[in-house]
Amino acid sequence: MFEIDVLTIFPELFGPFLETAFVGHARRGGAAAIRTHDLRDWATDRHRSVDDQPYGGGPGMVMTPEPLVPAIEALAGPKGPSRSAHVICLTPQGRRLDQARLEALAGAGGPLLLVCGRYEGIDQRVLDVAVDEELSIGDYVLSGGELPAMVLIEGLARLLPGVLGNPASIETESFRGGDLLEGPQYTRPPIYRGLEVPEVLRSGDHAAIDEWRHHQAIARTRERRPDLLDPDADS
Ligand code: 9D3
Repeated sequence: MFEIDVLTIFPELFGPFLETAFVGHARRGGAAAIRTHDLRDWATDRHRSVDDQPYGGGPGMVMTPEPLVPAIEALAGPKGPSRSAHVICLTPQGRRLDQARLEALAGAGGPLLLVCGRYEGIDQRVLDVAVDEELSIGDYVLSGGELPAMVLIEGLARLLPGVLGNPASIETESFRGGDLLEGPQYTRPPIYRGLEVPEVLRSGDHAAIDEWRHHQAIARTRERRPDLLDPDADS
């Protein structure tokens, strides 16, 4: 059973997501246990504060260590070898999540504690004393770590054994450096608004279909994602 705890000030954002598709199936089938926790439950003042003004000035607020570190330690134990979960904080400063990292995390078998940042950021001492790893999901600005945590959970859930009921579909589709984009795909009808499905796909000639698909995949990857073909290239 892969266990994931999520620490957030918006646990309600996770509700329908956790019931849906791979993630819901993983939970109902017993492959994963995913629990959310409201960071405000660890706040001690009457306003249940989780943030404060930044030292040095500047806009916005910063998440204070005061409820955050005790919450992390309550859910994962103190940082160190005896810790009960690997603690990942979703932050814009983290290493960018990719399929290789998902596969490594899924393979390690959990448990994980995902910490969702909000506001302008998190007090550095939280990251220093209580967090094992920082991850980002890409170079664009969101408002917090909740959607990135859901991205991580969904990416993990579909790698867990017994989730698909179809292990064959897990292994080869991995999207990593060296892989190709998928070429165009079609279903019925054979002609839609005058646009025809390529003849080769309806030919029944499987060798020709494989060759056509491979050529399309290479052409599309060269056009849209040359960085996948030449990892040294700068996109
Ligand atoms: C415009 C705000 N920025 C000021 C220079 C900094 C900033 C602070 C907090 C930017 C984003 C956020 C909130 N984002 C996340 O917590 C986050 C995130 C993201 O924004 N993009 C990609 N991955 C992630 S993981 C967590």
